Amino acid sequence: MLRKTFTGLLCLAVSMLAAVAPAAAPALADNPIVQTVHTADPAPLVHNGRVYLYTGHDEDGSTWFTMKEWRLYSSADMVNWTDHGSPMSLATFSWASKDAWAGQVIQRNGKFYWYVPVVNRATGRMAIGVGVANSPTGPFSDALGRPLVENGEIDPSVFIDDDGQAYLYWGNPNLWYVRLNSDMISYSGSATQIPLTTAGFGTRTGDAARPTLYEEGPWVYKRNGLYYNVFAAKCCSEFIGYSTAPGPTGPWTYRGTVMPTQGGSFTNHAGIVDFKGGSYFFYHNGALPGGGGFTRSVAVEKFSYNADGSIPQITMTTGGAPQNGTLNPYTRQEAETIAWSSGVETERASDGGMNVGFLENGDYLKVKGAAFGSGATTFSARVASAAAGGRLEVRLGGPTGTLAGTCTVPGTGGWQNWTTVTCPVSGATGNQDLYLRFTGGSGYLFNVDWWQFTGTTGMSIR
Ligand code: FUB
Repeated sequence: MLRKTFTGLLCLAVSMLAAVAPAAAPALADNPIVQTVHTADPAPLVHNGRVYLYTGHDEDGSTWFTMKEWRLYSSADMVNWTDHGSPMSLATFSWASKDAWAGQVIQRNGKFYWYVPVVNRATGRMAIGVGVANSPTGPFSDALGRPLVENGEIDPSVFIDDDGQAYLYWGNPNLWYVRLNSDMISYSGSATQIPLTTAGFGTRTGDAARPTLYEEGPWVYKRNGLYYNVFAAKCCSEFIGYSTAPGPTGPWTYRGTVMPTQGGSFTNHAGIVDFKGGSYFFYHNGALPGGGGFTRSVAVEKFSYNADGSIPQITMTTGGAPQNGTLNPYTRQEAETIAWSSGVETERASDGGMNVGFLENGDYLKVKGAAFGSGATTFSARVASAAAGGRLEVRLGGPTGTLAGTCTVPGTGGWQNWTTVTCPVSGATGNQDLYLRFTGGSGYLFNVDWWQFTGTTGMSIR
């Protein structure tokens, strides 16, 4: 469990930011995106005004890529991320034995297809499986009951061209593609190797077996008629490089570095999307306390393509991407919608959603850029406690910032026995960072499922 370890990172982030922006009020870090567990191999998907971020899950204390499930987070503004739990795991694939590694999701025919590498128990080799769901949040089931393709290589990336032809790319140490049929779970022709030439993928020195920079983790997409393959380069430590081509199968030309080797993880893994007018680069590093090469965390930066379509060099930051929009505190918000948290964990709630839990005295979560407008009058939260409960402090600007109100949470007789508490609030006007801080005695205090403010009109603003 990732508990009680973020104060140092937060202080470091605050002091680093204060050093570069002394005149501004201290901003708190928003990278890495997830603080509750270790996440890796980000694969973003934009759907209906939200970005869905599919990730791997590094087990705490791992000394290898010990990965049993995938995780999902979504956001409407790139800073407040809703935890959707684990919509797919090794158990989804009865034929898989281990290694829930890097995949990608794509939408077609009203369904969502999740391509992932796992070890095929029968052969002991890495194979690519396909999960399918009717919603981006799952649940995903095994589309085939067997691997889609198997050649011992990893890291599928999926792409549908403008003419409707879909391609699946994958590979380490080689780079492969296959033409997917429109059902997305079968293919035509056979797996084809993309020639790894130094012109196409750069020159690696000192490794005769791997003369080019291409290592793994391709992320293939098309923009303004140009095909991009952004990939993990060189090993180890990896950096992120990219190549472009006039067509989906090449010929590829190496274009340089997207993100240099940084961040305390010897792997990196890229995912790129355009969202609400901006371009976003997702990656992973070892930035959380206890983080490293096998305990990674996903993060995001905003960037702009150069006029010629080239990708600028991008550096890891603790600040992350700027908020794209605001959050409406007058509609019901899931408690697991979080910009930053300390000591907080999430779990599956009895209603099938998620709640935050395992909250102890002083733990808090941050919701960035809540648009309070002319002012909030009350705060309500859905809470449960098998213990004695505690207090839910509504604070503004920081975890010990202005106290706008305090709700008393009673014991409810169970961690999933829910009741709604309401308390008056004052001072919550305009756009502010909201902090929910949990206080009380020792041990676990209470769980929170959702929260909502009412405004000065006494009604929710929609
Ligand atoms: O997460 C396991 C493996 O590490 C991925 O499949 C690679 O891309 C690297 O990130």
